Amino acid sequence: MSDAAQIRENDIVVTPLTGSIGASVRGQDIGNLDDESFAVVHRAFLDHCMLTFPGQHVSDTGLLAFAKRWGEVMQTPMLTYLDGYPGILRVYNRGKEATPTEYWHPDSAYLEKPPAVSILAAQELPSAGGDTMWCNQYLAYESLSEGMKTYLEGLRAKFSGAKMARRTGHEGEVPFTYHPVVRTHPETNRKALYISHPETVPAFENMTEAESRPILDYLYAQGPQPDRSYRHVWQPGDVVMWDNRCTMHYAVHDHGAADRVMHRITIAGDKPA
Ligand SMILES: O=C(O)CCC(=O)C(=O)O
Ligand SMILES: [Fe+2]
Repeated sequence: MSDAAQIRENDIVVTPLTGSIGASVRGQDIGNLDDESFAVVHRAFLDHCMLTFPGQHVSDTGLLAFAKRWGEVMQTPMLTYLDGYPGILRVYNRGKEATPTEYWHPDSAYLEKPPAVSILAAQELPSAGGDTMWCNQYLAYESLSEGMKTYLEGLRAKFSGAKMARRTGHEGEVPFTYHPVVRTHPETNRKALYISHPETVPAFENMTEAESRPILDYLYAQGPQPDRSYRHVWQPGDVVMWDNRCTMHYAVHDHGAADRVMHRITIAGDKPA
């Protein structure tokens, strides 16, 4: 990321949220962006890895229209979507024990082609808590020594859908695939660490878990550092989007049984390379 200056263009104001990740975007209704405005938002997205759009109160139709600007709206196997709005997933409070998202992860990394982008629109929020955090996986990669970067070159790891299979009652058919742990972002050409929870990324390819864990654990811990992350305190009407190719995120479950509902869309991505 370059320096943390505010940008004003086409009535759009892009304000960095930290010195390492995230920017807020104000000034336009995201359901109706013209091409020039979209170009400004797109550039900000690549520069900051995640964007917040405060106070949008966007309809599901507007959310889908916005999502389609970024690519193909995905439907992931094992998930069910809102009636009449294919691609919109209702994310709700399942309770702390059952939440599938309270750990650092990029979305659906066990797929051959995981989603490039995810978008969340707040529907119902608890009176306090239920924040979401994001971290910058370019910076995680760049923090490594030259020796470690060389070691990781061309190395792949197993990515398993065990968590998703369990939550959706598909334990007998856990999907998995192999991805490089260092991936090059197809739009920025920057390298980022691609990793997730130990259950999702249990081992390097052709290595045992015992051999892999110390290094995978080390790599997993590099993104979620205070100076590489942002914590979003949701407000009504917020829309947030993030780039799964260069971030991980973590949904904090500190709101007990209080309702928290988000509408979520994922945009198709390439095979990580
Ligand atoms: O509920 C959230 O804040 C994020 C949940 C999550 O991980 C996701 O929607 O991919
Ligand atoms: Fe997620």
